[in-house]
Amino acid sequence: MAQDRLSASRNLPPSDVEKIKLESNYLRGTIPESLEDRITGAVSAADDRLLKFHGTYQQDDRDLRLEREKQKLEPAYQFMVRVRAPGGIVTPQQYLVLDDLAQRYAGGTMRLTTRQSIQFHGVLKWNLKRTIREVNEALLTTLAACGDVNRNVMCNPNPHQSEVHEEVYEWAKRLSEHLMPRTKAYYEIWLDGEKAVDSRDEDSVKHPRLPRTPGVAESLERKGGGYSDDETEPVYGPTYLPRKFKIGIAVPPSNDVDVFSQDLGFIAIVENGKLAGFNVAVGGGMGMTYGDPLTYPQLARVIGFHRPERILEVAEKVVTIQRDYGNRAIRKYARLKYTIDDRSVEWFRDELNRRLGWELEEPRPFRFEHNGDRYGWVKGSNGKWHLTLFIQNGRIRDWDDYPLMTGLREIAKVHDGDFRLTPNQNLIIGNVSPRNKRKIEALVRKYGLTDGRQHSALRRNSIACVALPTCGLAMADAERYLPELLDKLEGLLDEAGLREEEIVIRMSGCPNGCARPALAEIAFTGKAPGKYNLYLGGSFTGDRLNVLYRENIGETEILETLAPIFRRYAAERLPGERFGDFVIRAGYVREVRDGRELHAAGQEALAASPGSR
Ligand code: SRM
Ligand code: SF4
Repeated sequence: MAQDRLSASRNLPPSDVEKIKLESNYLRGTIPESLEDRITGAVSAADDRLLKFHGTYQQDDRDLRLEREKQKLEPAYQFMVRVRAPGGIVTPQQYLVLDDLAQRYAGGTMRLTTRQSIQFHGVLKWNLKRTIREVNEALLTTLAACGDVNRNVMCNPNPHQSEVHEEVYEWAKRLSEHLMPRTKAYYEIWLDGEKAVDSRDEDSVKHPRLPRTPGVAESLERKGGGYSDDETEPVYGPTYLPRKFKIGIAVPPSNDVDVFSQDLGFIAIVENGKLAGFNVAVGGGMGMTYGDPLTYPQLARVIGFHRPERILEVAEKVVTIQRDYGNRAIRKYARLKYTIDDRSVEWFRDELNRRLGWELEEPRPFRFEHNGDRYGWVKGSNGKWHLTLFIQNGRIRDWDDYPLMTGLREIAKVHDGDFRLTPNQNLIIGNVSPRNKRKIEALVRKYGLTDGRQHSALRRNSIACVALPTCGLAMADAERYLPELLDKLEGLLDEAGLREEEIVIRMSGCPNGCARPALAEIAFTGKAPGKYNLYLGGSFTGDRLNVLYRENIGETEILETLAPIFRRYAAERLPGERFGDFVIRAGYVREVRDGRELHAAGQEALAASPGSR
């Protein structure tokens, strides 16, 4: 019945956003005019939509909203700018440029995101062009960091863990380049028509080219960065995709990219020490809308296996199926997960095989062990060193007693390797030469930077989204509140003797799920200021969905609910049993691996949970 309503919605007229895209002349709209308009700090509603494709969102400081309204002032408009970095890698020189931009235009702070990117907040309209231009001058881009296109391609951030990791990272970069929009609008608007970056030429100096991909349109093999001479969008077409699209590549045993949360996930299959190919997983996603049972987080489903050199072709065809079949009428039903669930996974596999002109093979075995980061120093296969630092919620700034931003800047000045942003909002000082290791260690000590060892294992496995005050969709705090809640939860863990027990905990300020909460062992999504839904039962490896356990509760109830569960876990767990597995065995919630069962499972758990009686 519900599924019928979802299917029927496909036949409704296209949404307003489709019209805006179509009439935008490949994402130009009236952005230059909006930027020139000195009367307001905002842009027009249509340009607001289009700007996302260019990597920036109009926002306003929500802490100031009421006061400005009282003073009859327009909201404190400002822009979030998102920088793309496939696999999360930036050089120290690029890092210094980003740091400098943050000081000048973004309130002296930057944010590492859950998709291995960097965000600035608080950029004023008058500084937007300069900011984006300088990002490009540093050979980075913001193009397609947001919008109805393929976003930043995620991949394990440590290419030198093994030869395979390096190869996988190369594929992540090529996927990113391959699916970049081809419009010239970006270069016209922000760079006065110039093309600043050709990342592939830069990289080809360091890395040999990978073999050409059979079957991929010649037009897409043009120079990297998405620029072409004749303006068409060979993959996307003039209305781009119905919705955002996300790709991540995991290298087992690490599922740090949360491959089952991606629209399109690739799982590297390593046989005899070599990359044999990738398992393909489709239709993951974390977002939902409260009160609408037709929306739900979903796990990507593994549908087959292919050889490494087929990856661009597979990704392109998956994107085109979503382009042609995704719901263009109602945006909240438009993600690939709904396109697939509406028709079946079998339909999708057949359609993909048909478009490829060859068949995916049977999926190959793999095993994940965790979806979090491993902290501290490790030596890479290339003989260099990598230090994973714990960055709470990805926030980089200077606090009075913790000069994190200054410390990282000083490291960037002497570092001869690179910086690697992790999918869990942490940072790797990567490729440190043995010669430089002592110097970096001294700076880490001097500025009090941390590998997280002094924190509980719960905090080391935590993520929170940005939420208030910048996110226009936030219903409650996340980044600003989780650290405080963790202080209190750590007290409970200490009492239960669980301080070193690794448990994945995530908080999002609303049900959109930017912190990928649906995969955590313990998760919160904001309902209202100070109120959250509590979910339990995700797995430590990110392959199971958690279930609503308590609804709309504040801090006191959160602590009262979790304290006895922690105590029971400490007393009754089996050897090696993870918290998420325990809550299922103990009957707090049931196991769910298909998002379509989540609402029913949540209602059952709510009815049975002590606080709801
Ligand atoms: Fe997100 C929208 C922040 C990762 C699902 N996300 C937003 C916006 C742009 C709010 C808006 O639309 O006005 C947020 C900006 C807040 C701010 O002030 O910066 C925002 N999302 C973020 C970041 C910065 C969270 C973070 O703290 O790291 C992450 C940026 C990633 C990046 O670098 O590209 C971020 N967002 C995610 C993820 C996780 C992931 O991709 O691995 C998800 C869940 C996976 C998924 O897409 O299903 C996610 N964001 C959403 C959604 C729900 C989409 C849906 O299918 O319903 C929205 C709302 C929307 O698109 O309408 C959203
Ligand atoms: Fe904003 Fe919600 Fe995403 Fe958090 S989860 S950043 S509150 S959209």
